[in-house]
Amino acid sequence: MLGHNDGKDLFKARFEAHMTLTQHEIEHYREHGYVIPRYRLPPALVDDLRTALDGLLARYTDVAQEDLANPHMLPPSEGPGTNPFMRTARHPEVLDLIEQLLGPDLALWITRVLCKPAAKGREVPWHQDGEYWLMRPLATCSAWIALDPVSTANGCMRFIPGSHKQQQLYRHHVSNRDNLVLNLELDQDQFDEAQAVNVELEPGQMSLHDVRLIHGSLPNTSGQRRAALIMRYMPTTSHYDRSLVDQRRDNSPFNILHQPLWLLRGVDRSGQNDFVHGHAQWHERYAQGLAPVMESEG
Ligand SMILES: O=C(O)CCC(=O)C(=O)O
Ligand code: NI
Repeated sequence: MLGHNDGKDLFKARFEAHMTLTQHEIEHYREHGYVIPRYRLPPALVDDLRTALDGLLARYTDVAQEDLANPHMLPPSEGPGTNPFMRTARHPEVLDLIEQLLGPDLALWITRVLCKPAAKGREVPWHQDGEYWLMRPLATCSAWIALDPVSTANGCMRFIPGSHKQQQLYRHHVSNRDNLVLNLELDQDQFDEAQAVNVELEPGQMSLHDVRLIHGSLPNTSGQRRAALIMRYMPTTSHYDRSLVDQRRDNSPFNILHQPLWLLRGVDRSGQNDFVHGHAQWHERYAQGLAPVMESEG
């Protein structure tokens, strides 16, 4: 029989098992634009992700390892045996963390693997994700999960704490520098690089960052690979407005236009999101054996 206290006890148990964000972690996210939760993915899932990543890298040798798009759309993306990227993206513990930051109505709109190979991993220039993206109002929490030990030496993420706070997008330019993962780069006078925090993580650890946080990462010149799974969630109070794709200043409409949205919690508050568009395109891409390439995305 259920006692009236069971809900509370369950919450307490989950809290003690480090499955929720603490009040301090939530405040850190609001204040600094990011947080590194004490929560970690279950080790068995991390193992599955690493094995699946090895499979991807072996299969798509013609795609730069930094640019593997939407691995959660690999078959099967639903039902028994669902691929580990999708299993992670819809993992109830992960969604609980995101819900604490974005509220109860959540859509997953993109995932990517950003794997910087040893010695030649490319740089991610300083940017704000919001400069690239189509949802309005701008809102997304990105979960960046380390699949390898991630350190300053192998090109960890670098954050400018609090840079999201003015709710502004700062001036970017189209960069033609070689070996960049993205091509919209913040103008140097828009922020102070000396404020950067290096985010070092162990496999299964994650950072969560806001859509307006200034961030980037250096090239990987070390002998150690740096792989991450990135999953991006928006509250469904925002509308993923595909008609805005023509206003983008970089040269990469496909991914961003045909993103397959998944409603993972609650309802579509905006009433305008299309959860059908893009799904067939991505399934077809995989069925035809086409490489899932991520074009410049954020
Ligand atoms: O993985 C990186 O180094 C950069 C990723 C990034 O820009 C992002 O997740 O928004
Ligand atoms: Ni980014």
